Amino acid sequence: MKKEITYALDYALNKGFQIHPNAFRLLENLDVKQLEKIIKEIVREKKKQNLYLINQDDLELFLGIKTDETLRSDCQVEYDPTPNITSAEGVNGFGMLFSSRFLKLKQIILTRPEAKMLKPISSVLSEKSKNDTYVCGLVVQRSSERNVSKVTVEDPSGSMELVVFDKDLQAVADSLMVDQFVMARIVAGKNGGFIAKDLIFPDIPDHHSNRSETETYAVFLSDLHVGSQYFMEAELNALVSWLSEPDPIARKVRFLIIGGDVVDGVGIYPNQDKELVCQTVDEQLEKLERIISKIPKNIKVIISPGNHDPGRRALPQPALPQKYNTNLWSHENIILVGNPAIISLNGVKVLIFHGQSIDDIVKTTPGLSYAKPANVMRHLLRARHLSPIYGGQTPIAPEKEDMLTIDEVPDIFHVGHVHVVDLDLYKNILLINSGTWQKQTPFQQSVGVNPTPGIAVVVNLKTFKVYTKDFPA
Ligand code: D5M
Ligand code: FE
Ligand code: ZN
Repeated sequence: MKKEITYALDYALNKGFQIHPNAFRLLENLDVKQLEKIIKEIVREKKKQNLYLINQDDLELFLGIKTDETLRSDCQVEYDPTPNITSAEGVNGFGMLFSSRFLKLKQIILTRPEAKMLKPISSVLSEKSKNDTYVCGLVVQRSSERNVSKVTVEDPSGSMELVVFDKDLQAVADSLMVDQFVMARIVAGKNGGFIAKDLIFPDIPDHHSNRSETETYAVFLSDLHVGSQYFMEAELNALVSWLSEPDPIARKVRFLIIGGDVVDGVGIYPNQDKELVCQTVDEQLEKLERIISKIPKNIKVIISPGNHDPGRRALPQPALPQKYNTNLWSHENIILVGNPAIISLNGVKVLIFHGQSIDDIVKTTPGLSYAKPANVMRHLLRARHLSPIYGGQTPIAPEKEDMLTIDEVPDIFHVGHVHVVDLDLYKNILLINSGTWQKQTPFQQSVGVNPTPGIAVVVNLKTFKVYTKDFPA
């Protein structure tokens, strides 16, 4: 008997386990690499279940010969903007968009006790009461000079300038994003102005995250940029092959989520054609489809678009249009959703957003950088909005309803765009920025974006334990 098998048997027997003769026969006939690791894994799992017999089924399961049918893999699309996208044109459209934003976020802030004292800005301006009052609105502008910060907020009744003297509160005021929603506690100043005493965000309330009943795993990816000469085809193929390997974690993956920039697109930036290996979107999507179709069919693949993908550039974006690649739509295990979208994986709510707004936020908010996108994600959650800044680099469509507010509290917030893997936890929400499968481009080098390519983020949906799996070049 081989040394590794003797070791594995001794290990299990010493832990009080019996080994069924069929399992024994299977071991003898197999050339099993990493047998020690596998036996330890089986012993650990079975001990948890208080079962002390290792049978053929257990071995087959852990060796990846057999799939675990008890693992749940229930995927529901809870929110997809695609059918609601209308693109109402013109100024009136934006008026409706902002009024929708104000109303939706006010609804959220109304759950806070202070909100009972909220007054319309116009009545506060006329009353000039000496007492503390609360107002809320969207930030129109902010400035900071010498020792004073100023914030102008607007509600449907009017707008007012708030002056901030307190040092700590100034830091909060200076980090406000233009067009974000905020509530303020204010008092009338002696010279007729108003002083902000507190700035309150809609934010995330105490939150207990939903968990999967079974130890099902999900893989989070974004920014593949298929079609670009910098796309890391070999590394992505290695990830796809891993999904079929007898690795104990790979065997439990049932979901794979791609958060946008699945292809590099055409005409996205000047002279892009010189950096493309596939010159049409059809070709790019075909290549994407060839790779994705090698993913085992028991894994559901959810695809949401980004700024490089076809459809429309402005947020919210519809799902990849069927006209470019009908085949992508015909796979039973592929689900196409818009950007943003909410899906439920075994009850775990995942908010998917490509992350276009990060560009504008990093440029205008002190202390934030491309190297730490999870910090930007915290700002978005506090503002309960995915793309607050209007009129910057991120195009936002004049929809009647603001579909970029974060109405429901997610369990996982998945963002991409920045090409840097970053993980964090905010109020029990798992924050994932899922990096990229594209090498650093000359443009990214010129603007100082240092990507972390070829890393897959893998999450146990029961424990929320996160693994990063590196597929180096
Ligand atoms: O974006 C890839 C990365 O490049 C992401 O971190 C944003 C950054 N980026 C994109 N456009 C610009 C501009 N104009 N200035 C600075 N940084 C930028 P991707 O969406 O994959 O092209
Ligand atoms: Fe990208
Ligand atoms: Zn992007």
